[in-house]
Amino acid sequence: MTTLETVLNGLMSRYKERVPDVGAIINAMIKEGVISHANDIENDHIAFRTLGVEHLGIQSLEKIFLHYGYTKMEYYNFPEKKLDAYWYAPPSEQYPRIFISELRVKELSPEAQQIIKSYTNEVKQDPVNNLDLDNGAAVDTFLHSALWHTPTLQDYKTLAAESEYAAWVIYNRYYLNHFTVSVHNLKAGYNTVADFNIFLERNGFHLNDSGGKIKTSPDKGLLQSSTVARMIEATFANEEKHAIAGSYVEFAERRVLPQFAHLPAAEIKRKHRREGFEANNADKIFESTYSTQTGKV
Ligand code: OOG
Ligand code: NI
Repeated sequence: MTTLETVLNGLMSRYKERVPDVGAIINAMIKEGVISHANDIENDHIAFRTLGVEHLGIQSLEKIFLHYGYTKMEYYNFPEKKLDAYWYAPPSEQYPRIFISELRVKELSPEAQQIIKSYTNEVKQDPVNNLDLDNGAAVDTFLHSALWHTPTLQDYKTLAAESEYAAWVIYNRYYLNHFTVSVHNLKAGYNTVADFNIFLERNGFHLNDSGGKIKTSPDKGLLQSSTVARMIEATFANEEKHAIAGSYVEFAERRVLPQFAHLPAAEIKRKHRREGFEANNADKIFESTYSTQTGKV
């Protein structure tokens, strides 16, 4: 196994434990003969959330994946949610793309900034600089260990009132935010986001409907949908328990680019399809963990 495989497997195994919908969707796909094994799923991309403070944020986390051969691609801006994001192209097609976003902490109220800093100030230097990136087990442990003390429920709630993204990261840290089932190579009846959504809802899964259940890029090449994150019981400081949004699952359809429309279906490769992401789609997908969506389920 390559180091990158070790790291990705570690992320996926925690994610499957935390997000029961992952196993349930895989089982429903197997039951309906869409795939015969979980490994048959093509993972379009995975996503992380970070806080834009000294020593952390995108500039820190990305070092791990750049080391494994990922290439930094386009920038996306989310003015209302106060987020920056980039996507990263994998070193080869068997690996998922990566989407990393970061909260522009400086744009929050002084109170919210002070709360965030009261945690992140414990990080005195970029933690990735001290990591042996060729040691997959060490990177896996890093991605799943706390960089700051367990937040109080009060701080979580105060942050959530201003930025649900901030509250999510203070508790969930670098846990995988989602993985993404690539649908366009599945069998007919499941190979569009529209059809896949029907399959999901028939099986009782709840979809994020912010901006509509199907998010479509203006060029119509990238269509996405996502489940609403289930609530997980979180243990805050002083053993206080409270249900908060965990992670979710996304679905993506990348259409063949117009210049390759003439190619026979059997010749279509990843490079013939719409690449990258779309800010307007992403803006709505972020809300899969927001109370406006989780409160509906
Ligand atoms: C990421 C939301 C955006 C996409 O594919 O555009 C996204 C997040 O919720 O952290 O995943
Ligand atoms: Ni995504």
